Amino acid sequence: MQKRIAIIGAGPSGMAQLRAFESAREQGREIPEVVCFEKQDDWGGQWNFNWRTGIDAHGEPVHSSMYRNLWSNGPKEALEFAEYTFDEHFGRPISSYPPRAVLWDYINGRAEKSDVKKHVRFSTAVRWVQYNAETETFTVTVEDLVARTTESSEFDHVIVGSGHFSFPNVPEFAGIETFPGTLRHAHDFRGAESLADKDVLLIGASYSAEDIGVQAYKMGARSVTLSYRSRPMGFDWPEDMTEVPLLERFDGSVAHFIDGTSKHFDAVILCTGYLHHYPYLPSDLSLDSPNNVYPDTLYRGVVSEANNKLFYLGAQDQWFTFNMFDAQAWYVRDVILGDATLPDAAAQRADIDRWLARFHALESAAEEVQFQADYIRDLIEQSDYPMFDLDEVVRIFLEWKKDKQENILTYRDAVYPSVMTGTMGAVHHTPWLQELDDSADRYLAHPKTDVIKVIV
Ligand code: FAD
Ligand code: NA7
Repeated sequence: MQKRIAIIGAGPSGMAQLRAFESAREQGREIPEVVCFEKQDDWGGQWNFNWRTGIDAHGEPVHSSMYRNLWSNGPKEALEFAEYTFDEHFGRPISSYPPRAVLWDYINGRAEKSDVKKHVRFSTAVRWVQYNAETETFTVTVEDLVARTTESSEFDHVIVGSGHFSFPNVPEFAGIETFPGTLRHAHDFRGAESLADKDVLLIGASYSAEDIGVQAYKMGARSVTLSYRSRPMGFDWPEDMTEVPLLERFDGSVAHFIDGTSKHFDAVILCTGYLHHYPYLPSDLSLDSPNNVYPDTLYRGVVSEANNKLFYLGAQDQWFTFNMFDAQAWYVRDVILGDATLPDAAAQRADIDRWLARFHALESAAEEVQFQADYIRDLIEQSDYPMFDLDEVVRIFLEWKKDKQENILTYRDAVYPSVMTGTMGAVHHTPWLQELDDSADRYLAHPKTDVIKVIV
């Protein structure tokens, strides 16, 4: 009987899995029946912008944590698909840090080209997954959010692609309940315009704090203060952006920090990260991990040690993104098709332990990038996903880090060559700091056309 595969989520990971199966089908392979359940009404996951916060139109938690002003926070050359390039999609060079809508267009383009939308059941939330030892199948219970009907069916494999940057980690600080200004987690941040002329406090010292901080600066915040727990980000911040140690307590609108300093704030944004949370999985199958580049209990970073018929995509903290999801999806496909064989439980554990030992010995971000590149190389060697020059991507990442150290406000104006095609990124028509229109139309417009429009 034909196998049945359930994919949970049609974000970049789930879309990579759909593409991986389609690629095998194009080569004449018989592929299982694949059903992808996506609770939103379109695909793209985090890249599918939602103006709503909290609860969506169906009463579901809003998934995406992205904001209007979001531009890629790493060079696009580091995430390019090896078998669908930016050149192929856009037909001309574009800059290295496109805005959200442009990257959505790129991932959408590949998925549309391979005609995999027919496998996705949109507006359908997975409610529960139960493994049946006797039949060695999973019962997957889903709810059609439009029809408001639930149904259950059997699958041979389940692939989790529901992401792990959606359930906010929200710490508590003394006095926070009486802070009179605006207070939210980064998950609910949608745009920095309202921060103009405000004193803004960001708690956290990673991507969200860094990027929401510079967005606030760009939109004219009076001051931006970044409060770190472990270590400061240490960028050469512009005037009116400062890093301070951890917040101790609020006294009304005044925040007191552990170094004894204090300051009044109008707005606070908790950039304190996200939880791995899989509410549709029983605890024995649910990944329980902090946000790191090698979550324990996943063989080759994807196969659940607890049940080898269950897979996770994109569960790692991410330097690499889209092409890492591809490498994972191609390998998972091959395990399911029987082209890749899994070693026994002891050998899986020994392999995980080897990678974990290396992971725990990492001492710098640069080493972490190299670690993730080596992890991806190991995966690609197991499948027919086109190998690409991972060391060159590492070099681009290190350049990117250097650019950020030199100027956190201008690093997005730099361009890099494509590892896949050699095409050099085009310098964008407007420096990022001056560009206030984040739309794909504006980004892809030629500046001369704009000038003509103004004259007419
Ligand atoms: P997601 O994109 O999170 O997609 C998961 C999908 O699963 C969603 O569509 C969701 O609706 C669906 N889903 C969840 N639960 C269920 C359920 N129960 N039933 C059915 N469907 C469900 N990466 C970059 O490369 N560059 C960037 O600049 C960048 N910026 C980022 C900025 C922010 C604020 C965040 C949060 C992430 C950013 N990322 C960036 C990383 C981003 O997580 C990845 O690019 C990518 O979106 C991960 O893909 P995914 O498919 O694994 O998860
Ligand atoms: P990250 O990268 O997981 O970082 C979370 C940050 O929050 C990190 O600096 C943590 O400090 C900090 N944190 C967590 N808990 C606390 C408490 N209790 N107090 C103070 N600070 C805390 O999440 P991001 O949202 O920045 O990035 C997630 C993704 O979104 C990323 O992939 C980007 O592409 C966009 P720590 O260093 O652990 O002390």
